[in-house]
Amino acid sequence: MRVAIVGASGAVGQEFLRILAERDFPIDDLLLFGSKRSAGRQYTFRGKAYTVKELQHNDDFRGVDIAFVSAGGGTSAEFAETITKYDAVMIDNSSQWRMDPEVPLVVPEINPEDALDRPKGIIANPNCTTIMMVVVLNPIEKLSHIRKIHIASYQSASGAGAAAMRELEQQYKEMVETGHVSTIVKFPHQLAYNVIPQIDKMTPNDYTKEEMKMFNETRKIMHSDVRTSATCVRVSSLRSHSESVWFETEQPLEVSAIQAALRKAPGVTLVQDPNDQYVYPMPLESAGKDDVYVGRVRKDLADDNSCTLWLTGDQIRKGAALNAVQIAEYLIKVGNVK
Ligand code: 11C
Repeated sequence: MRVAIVGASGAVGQEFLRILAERDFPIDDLLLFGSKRSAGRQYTFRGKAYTVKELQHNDDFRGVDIAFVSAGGGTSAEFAETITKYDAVMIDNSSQWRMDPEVPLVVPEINPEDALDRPKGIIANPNCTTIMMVVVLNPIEKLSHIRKIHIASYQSASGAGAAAMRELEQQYKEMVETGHVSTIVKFPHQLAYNVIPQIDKMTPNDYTKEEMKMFNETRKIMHSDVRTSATCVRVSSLRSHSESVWFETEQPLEVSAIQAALRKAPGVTLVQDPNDQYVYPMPLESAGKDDVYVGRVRKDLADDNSCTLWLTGDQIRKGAALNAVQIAEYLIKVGNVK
């Protein structure tokens, strides 16, 4: 298997290297691509050094079977044709292609078969916040159709990339040492000691793009008419997003039935103990792990057909690189890679 990683120096690119190594992904040949700035950097994979090559419009993707792409929407748009020209499967982590009707949007626990129909040769990886929510809600959907979702997210700095994580650490250091921050680049405001109720640009309906991703992507992945109303918030955790989710089902559900479904669900760990009130999932503990952790499952006091829960998961792993690798593993398992 000839595998390419585009955006190899980024937070998600680096996680691809770790996950591919950990999961014993079948790789005979690995190609790393990046911007002009990161070209020449070297990374070790399974004991061998690989050099990042500048991504260009040439024949570098000839013979590539799978290309994991995480270099921003602009790069994905500009290079899709170059990457797929010789039949490489492009698994794209950006938002560029997600709502294109000819591009499947896939979470392997939910709709893996959608990945098989890809007229453009592209499979889109959903937004991290959406992935984690649907992995938890899909087993509940099987109990009773989910009609409405309200969700408030608590998204870590990692969602904005490796430079944003460094910026948050720098801001904390400066706040402790000087009482003010000198650098605000990756976030619209100071994040240290703050929360910011805006992720991505505002759209004409006063929801942000991130919030609209939750509405649109959830419907596409779950093949559902569900309506999702989100408030997405950046918080000052470093890695791992959290979400408070209220969902209304067609039939009222017992908490015990939801918990039983979550216990059996792939990619989900239920963290709730009736004998210990201090047991619930938190981002510090889910960072670096594969599963989405869910707890505090309870009835909604304001609506008999609704329940509410809390979840947290590593945004760089299940929210990005791991989900993409799982898509590739599925294609290999069903013999759908050239
Ligand atoms: C964040 N969810 O936390 C975003 C990052 O559409 O893939 C991922 C953006 C996307 O900032």
